[in-house]
Amino acid sequence: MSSVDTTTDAAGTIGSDRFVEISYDDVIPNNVELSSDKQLQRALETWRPNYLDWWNDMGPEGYQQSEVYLRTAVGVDPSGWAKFGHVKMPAYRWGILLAPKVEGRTIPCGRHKGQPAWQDVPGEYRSLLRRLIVVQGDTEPASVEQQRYLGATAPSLYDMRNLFQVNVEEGRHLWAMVYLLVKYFGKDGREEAQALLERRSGQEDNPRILGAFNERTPDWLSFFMFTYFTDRDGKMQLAALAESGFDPLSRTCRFMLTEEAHHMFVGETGVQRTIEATCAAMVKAGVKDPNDVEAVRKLGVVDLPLLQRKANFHMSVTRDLFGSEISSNAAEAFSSGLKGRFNEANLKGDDHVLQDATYGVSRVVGGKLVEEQVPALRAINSRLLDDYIVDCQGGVDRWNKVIEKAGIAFKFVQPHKGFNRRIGEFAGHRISPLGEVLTEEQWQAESGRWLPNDADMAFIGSLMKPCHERGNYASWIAPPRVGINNQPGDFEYVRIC
Ligand code: BYC
Repeated sequence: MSSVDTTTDAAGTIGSDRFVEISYDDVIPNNVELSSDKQLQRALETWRPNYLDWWNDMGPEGYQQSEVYLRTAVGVDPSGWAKFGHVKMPAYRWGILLAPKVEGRTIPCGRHKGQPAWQDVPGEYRSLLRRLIVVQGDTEPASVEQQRYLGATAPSLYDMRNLFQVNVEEGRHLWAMVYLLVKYFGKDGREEAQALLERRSGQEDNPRILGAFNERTPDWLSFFMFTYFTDRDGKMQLAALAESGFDPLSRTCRFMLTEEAHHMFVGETGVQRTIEATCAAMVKAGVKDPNDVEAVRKLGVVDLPLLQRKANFHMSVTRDLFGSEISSNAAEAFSSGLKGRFNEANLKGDDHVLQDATYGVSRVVGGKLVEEQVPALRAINSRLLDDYIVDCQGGVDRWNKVIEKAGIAFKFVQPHKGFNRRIGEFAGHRISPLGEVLTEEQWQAESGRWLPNDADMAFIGSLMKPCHERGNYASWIAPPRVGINNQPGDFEYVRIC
């Protein structure tokens, strides 16, 4: 197994970056000719030590000196873009990698459709483009901050390693956005890059930009739900930005999507393994009723109705990340060619300009849910949200198969789009998971059945005991079917020290 040796060498320089000359091509894997771009190099020289300070302060708590079996992106070749090896996280080689340039690429949508993709920032859209990059960039360190205490309660070394893998890659995604800011946006780009290290998830006076990134990730179920549902928003947004007419953003996002797939895998399989443990324990103990919560919890596993409530919370909070269903910001991002729809270049059946098109958006009118046709341009966020909900269903179906196979009468469902929303058309309304418009009193009386309540959180908290011996797993989660990079079951994914 090849290990990422240069990272270990680089480790020694971290504390003294400000004083030594760094060979950036060694420390930072890149395909952007970093060493020949002096301006970019200078900007990164200023930013990198601040990033490392942020990582050391706000990154995974307690395991910075442990050696973690990480994959490091070292290139963009689909057949071998990553190397695996034990690395101390602060020595991870956060690289800058763009998908290869597609010669002759054109702007796929909006008023500039068909013109050559921009290689530089289009002056008239500078501030909108910067805002999109900043919002995307802000989510990356936010998620690391949200997850920073989870190592202590990891249900296995395998899971702990996956957490840290996700964390370092979110760090790399921050590098990806910072690269764009410092290379293309001059002084204000550098200021934005610094501000990305200063906002803090959940902090009252300087919070992260988007709501879901200020929520807590207090336990491993939250982590798995987050990586399934919220990282999937990342997938959708990155896919929409990969359609950007600003080619460096498109290429950056295309490569980020390669890593994002693993994050959603961690989420999907994490929830699935939790379900497997529950079903196996229920079958073994002869508990047939999934709603016999007391009996199920006694077995040291998570009852399925509680998993549904957790999923409801994460789905609804993540849906808010799509912004208002009807948005003039989104219309402008699309028309200017800065952000496409999901799969824009391959969408058949419309002109990709959408000047006269309409799209059906669910709204609450006069206390009733209705679908209204609105100008498609203004409904870009709504459409991406609809595509996202379809994309979520695959994993939910696979979870249901596990339950069905065990012969247990329970099925996970996605709640109605309007359930528990704070942003957009449904903000200020109370909608049940089945899509009924409720009064405030009805909501207050029922919502404890639909969202995790205090007793649920206390129960989950009671399960969060570390299981840090090689090859062992906490009671509430089944082992994975295959190890990372095909490693054996008792592999030491994290050498704790
Ligand atoms: N919370 O017209 P509106 C990921 C703001 S996740 C708080 O409704 P717009 C990841 C909005 O910023 C993907 N504020 O929406 C996952 C705007 O403020 P300004 C992240 C919100 O602009 C896991 C105002 O409300 N990437 O990568 O059409 C781990 C009115 O906005 C919220 C992106 O989001 C909210 N939920 O669309 C790690 C892509 N929603 O500008 C990473 C880039 C809206 O008036 N961002 N606001 O001050 C965008 O495309 C758009 O900014 C949004 C909002 C889709 C987020």
